[in-house]
Amino acid sequence: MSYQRKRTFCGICEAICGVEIVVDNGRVTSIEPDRNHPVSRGFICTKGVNYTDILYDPERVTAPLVRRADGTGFDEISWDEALDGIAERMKQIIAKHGRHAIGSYIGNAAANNPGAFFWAKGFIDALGSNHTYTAASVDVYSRWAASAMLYGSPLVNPIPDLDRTDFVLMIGANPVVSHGSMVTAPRFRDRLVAITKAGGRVVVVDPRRSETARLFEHVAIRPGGDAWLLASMLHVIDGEGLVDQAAVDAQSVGMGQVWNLVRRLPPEATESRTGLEPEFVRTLARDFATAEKAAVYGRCGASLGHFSTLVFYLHDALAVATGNLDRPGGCVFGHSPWELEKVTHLAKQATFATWRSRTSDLPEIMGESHSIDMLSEIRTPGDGQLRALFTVAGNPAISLPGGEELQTALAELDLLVSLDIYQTDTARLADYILPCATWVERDGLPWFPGMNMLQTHVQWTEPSVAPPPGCREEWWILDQIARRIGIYPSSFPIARFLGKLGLRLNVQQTIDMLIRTGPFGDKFGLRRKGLNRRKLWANPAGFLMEAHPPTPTLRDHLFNKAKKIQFDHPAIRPDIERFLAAPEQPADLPLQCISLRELRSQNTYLHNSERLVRKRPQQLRMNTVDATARGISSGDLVVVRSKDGAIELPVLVSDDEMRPGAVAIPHGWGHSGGWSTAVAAGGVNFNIISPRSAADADQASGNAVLNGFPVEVTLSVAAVSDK
Ligand SMILES: Nc1nc2c(c(=O)[nH]1)N[C@H]1C(S)=C(S)[C@@H](COP(=O)(O)OP(=O)(O)OC[C@H]3O[C@@H](n4cnc5c(=O)[nH]c(N)nc54)[C@H](O)[C@@H]3O)O[C@H]1N2
Ligand SMILES: Nc1nc2c(c(=O)[nH]1)N[C@H]1C(S)=C(S)[C@@H](COP(=O)(O)OP(=O)(O)OC[C@H]3O[C@@H](n4cnc5c(=O)[nH]c(N)nc54)[C@H](O)[C@@H]3O)O[C@H]1N2
Ligand code: SF4
Ligand SMILES: [Mo]
Repeated sequence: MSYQRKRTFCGICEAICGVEIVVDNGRVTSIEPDRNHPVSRGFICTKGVNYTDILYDPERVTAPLVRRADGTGFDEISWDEALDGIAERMKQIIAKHGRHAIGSYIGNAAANNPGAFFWAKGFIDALGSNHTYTAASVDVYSRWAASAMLYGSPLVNPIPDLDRTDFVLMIGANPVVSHGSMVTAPRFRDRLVAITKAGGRVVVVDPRRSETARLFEHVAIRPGGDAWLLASMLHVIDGEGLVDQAAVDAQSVGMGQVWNLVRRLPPEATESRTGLEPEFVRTLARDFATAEKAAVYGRCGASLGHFSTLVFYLHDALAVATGNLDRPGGCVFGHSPWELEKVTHLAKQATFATWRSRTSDLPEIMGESHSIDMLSEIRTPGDGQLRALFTVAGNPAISLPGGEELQTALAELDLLVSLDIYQTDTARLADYILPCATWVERDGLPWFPGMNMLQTHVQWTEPSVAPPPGCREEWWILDQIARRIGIYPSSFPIARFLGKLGLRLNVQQTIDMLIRTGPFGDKFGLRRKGLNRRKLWANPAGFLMEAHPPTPTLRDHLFNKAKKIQFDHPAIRPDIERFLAAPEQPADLPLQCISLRELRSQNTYLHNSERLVRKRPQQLRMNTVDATARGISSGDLVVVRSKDGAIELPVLVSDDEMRPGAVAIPHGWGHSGGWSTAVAAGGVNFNIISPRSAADADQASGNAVLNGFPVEVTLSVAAVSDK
């Protein structure tokens, strides 16, 4: 073996940067940028570089673990013992409560791991259970609900054409830290800088002067003010005759519903919600509408706030009304090499509101339930009560609203199985922990980011090294359990039928089929130059198929009967009513709390790397005006109280980070479990205070509201006695 450099892509986030894995005698010695990667061209971030800490972390779980009967910890067992034991417990649960008592929670780390996502969802679908929960419901359900209404499929997602635009209106995104989400554009920051260098504009709408806002034009909106801002911008565009009527007529139906709404909302009427001067909003609207090519891009600040489905509805209305949808430099559509939009549509998986939650009445999306319902689904007796849960590449114990109550409920399940790489906050509550291979140790396909690529690039690589002997891939684990209980884990009835006849496709055969039948595939030999696994694995830096997303392609992304973007979908109407009647901030909780992501972590994990976690405690961010009014100074310990709970953490006060009235907290902290560096890093679980009732969610989609909820901040008793 000895020294090798293996080209692949980093599987941590949606940027999927090209990397070279340096391997010496079967062991990874470093992870380096792939300077010749056609898209990322030598960029990687600190998380990719330091991922070797995770690979060889002595605390990584590398053998199946079972909880001791006395609850004092875990014992190592063999794979057969673990799989047989789990199957036996499942059979008992099925006999007592039925198949629909079993669920899975699929986390963010499955986004580049088709075997984890599709086998975990397929497993639950094959059982006929509704209990698939994913991180999407605390992330992009609002985008998905808006897309289901507008385009007829939740997965349709207009992306900003960053490399050809003159103007980006960024609503609640911080790509300088996050490296971009729901658009795959490695070197995001460089792409934005190039826009301004060419004389264009990047306008960042954010209550926090984020790392991205600091580099470009910053609009310090009130948290949750985005639907009001977009409505008022459309009001101005309509009132000043700036609408591209030809584009509206060609692309959409029912735009009258948008005009009816926005005509009631001039910037003067929305100032109390946005915190922005009416004249400023008027100018912004004019500038956007008259820019040669303008793109709007909403991300977590938009998708995790109040009325977030409506935000995306108006987001797309702004693009259409200004003639900026589906044209170069505007909002365009990625060209997925595996056509998940089409595949899920044909398989009738691209659903919205075909059924509603048992406990809350929230609408299903893509056949999935709502994470905000997980607690009530565990606690509410009756048919369909959740009794067994598989967590796959996710850490719901701290990434979901619910705090300690959710953790207690997870521990009360008849069976909790965690497929993870660590004994996390969730895994520590589990009956079994099943250790998995990482992206370095399995073949990689960026199935989710592949839908939203700014540059169409196809990369599928073989594993760079073998996993530790005790670790397995998720699809294999789930298939093994499925065999033991007599099901075939697939969401597709035809695959389940073939599975019964003994034809079980593994993950590689499934991916190969999707690629070969896709737009760039070899069509099983019919197209000689087309792609297949052999070609892709032989060319590990992949193939750049299109430097820019093709346009116009809107018709390929319309799955509704109207074959146009449908702005008068009935499902949005009740939301518009609720929006117009939205209550103002409660007086006893006068501040608004938002979430913050940090450069050196990925949600709740990567905190066990000393190099990534050191010297950066979790701190509340607060404006000097709010702090002074409360007698608070930097470094003080403060209590942040919401209607759902209270947490204590130190505060960082400054003039120029938060807008007055808004406070921010980094999410993903407050660890417990078997990752001692993460635990020692301290911090608190943000989601103790985030709204946990389904009634608090965005009602059109069920997306949790993790940005802009009301709080009050006071000095903690400990800090008061010090003063
Ligand atoms: N307050 C607040 N809460 C939030 C958010 C917020 O902004 N504010 N953001 C929300 C968003 S956008 C998201 S996406 C969710 C994320 O929520 P989760 O997906 O639940 O959280 P992650 O920390 O991404 O969990 C990834 C887990 O996968 C494990 N893991 C890593 N690699 C692998 C692998 O290869 N295989 C397996 N099996 N496991 C692996 C990690 O150890 C970790 O436990 O959090 C949400 N929660
Ligand atoms: N380094 C790092 N990268 C990550 C992650 C990570 O944890 N760390 N997580 C990954 C995940 S799961 C995701 S989903 C993506 C998210 O990618 P992004 O959405 O780009 O990242 P966020 O930091 O959540 O950015 C949201 C921004 O919205 C602002 N905001 C909050 N509330 C509001 C509001 O009401 N209105 C407006 N207009 N803005 C608001 C916040 O201040 C923040 O700057 O990042 C991914 N990449
Ligand atoms: S930006 Fe994302 S994909 Fe790129 S190296 Fe960092 S974590 Fe990996
Ligand atoms: Mo996310």
